[in-house]
Amino acid sequence: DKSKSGSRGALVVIEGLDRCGKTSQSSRLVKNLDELGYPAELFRFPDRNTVIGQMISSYLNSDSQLDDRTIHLLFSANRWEKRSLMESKLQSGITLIVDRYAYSGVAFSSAKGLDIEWCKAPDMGLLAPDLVLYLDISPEKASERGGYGGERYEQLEFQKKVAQSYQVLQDASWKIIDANRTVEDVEEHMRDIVLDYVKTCRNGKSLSQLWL
Ligand code: NYM
Repeated sequence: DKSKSGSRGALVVIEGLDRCGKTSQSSRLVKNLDELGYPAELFRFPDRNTVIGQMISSYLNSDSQLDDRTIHLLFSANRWEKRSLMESKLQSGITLIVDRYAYSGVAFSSAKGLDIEWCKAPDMGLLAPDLVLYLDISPEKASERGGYGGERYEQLEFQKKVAQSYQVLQDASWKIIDANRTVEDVEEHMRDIVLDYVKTCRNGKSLSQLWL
């Protein structure tokens, strides 16, 4: 029964380097789940629609300069401001597909040289994802995909460091997806994995907190 009452949605995070295909795969995933009768919604971080999100956006476009720690905390605050909304959606049975999350926060800031434990601290206590899908592509290959858009961080040498930082963050909730395949192959693979998790969460797996 797909409309099982009282059961929660799954929290699924999509991570990866810039240009790995995250954003289009996230929308396809939401559409696929909906079509199969599992309600799903897309979240995206940074969420540029809030006041904090606008500060982040202007930093990424280089319209403003911020100290590395300051921008790190703004990215984290941008997740905290969505926490209760995310929790209530999950509790109402909606699966959330989240395009970037705290792992991006730590991977990008620690690639600048900030201490990893310092980077993790502000995100501790956010909702822990049930599943993290890491779209794996080499930094070289990502940089060839239509080129980078000119935002801060979209440079090959920096992306190589981000890839290394991501490796350190992998835990039991991660699955590595080979993102070098066709869009359709990646889409199908992700859908099948996520369906399993959606079913597990409906059967009463409880939500937990990140990095605590
Ligand atoms: N980014 C994203 C961070 O540096 N820290 C974070 O916490 C998050 C969520 O923002 N290059 C970086 C990664 C991207 C950039 O993301 C914008 P997107 O997915 O291109 O909108």
